[in-house]
Amino acid sequence: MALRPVLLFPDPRLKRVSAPVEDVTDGLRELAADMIDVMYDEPGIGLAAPQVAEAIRMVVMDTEWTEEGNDRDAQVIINPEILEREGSVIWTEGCLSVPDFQAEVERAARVKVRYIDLEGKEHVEDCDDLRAVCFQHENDHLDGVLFVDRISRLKRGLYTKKRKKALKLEEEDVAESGAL
Ligand code: K1U
Ligand code: ZN
Repeated sequence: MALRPVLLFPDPRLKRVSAPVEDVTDGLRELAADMIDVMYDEPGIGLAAPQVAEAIRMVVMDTEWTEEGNDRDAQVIINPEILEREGSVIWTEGCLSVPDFQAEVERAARVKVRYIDLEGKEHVEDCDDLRAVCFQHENDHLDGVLFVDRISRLKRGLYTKKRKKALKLEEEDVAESGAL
């Protein structure tokens, strides 16, 4: 098991638009297995390949999982597309790449999605609730969009300031412990 580090805001690699997967190779299967390990270890209910520095259109999701002990049933989703959006919902979201922050985001309440799995089988699915929100959140990652790009400029600005301050303190701590 390889626990790849999760890129954190404001890492510019999170802003890249990811490329479609052309072939399901052994390397891709290995990356998918690593991503599942990272998702449960963090813990999270989704993870997109760009969050582990791989700019390809693959995500893993398990929206049924809870820390209290639901069975693990991770799904690998390749080249997802949102075919239809319907309604709207406000959801309080978090992100493994955006530490110490949650915010309300407006999303479509229901989405029709198409993707392929690791066997190359195509799926078309209607989703609602958390699964619809998670699909939109993960699909955004593949387009270099974070949930903080979907909140007010004021809230994003406040968070960015707080995050940069935290990073500066971390750097100072590292420099101090090296000087000891
Ligand atoms: O993409 C990510 O960063 C993962 C993210 C997915 C997500 C959460 C909420 C709304 C939309 C998308 C997370 O998993 S954040 C952590 C989280 O929600 C969670 C963690 C443990 C148990 C249950 C939920
Ligand atoms: Zn995220």
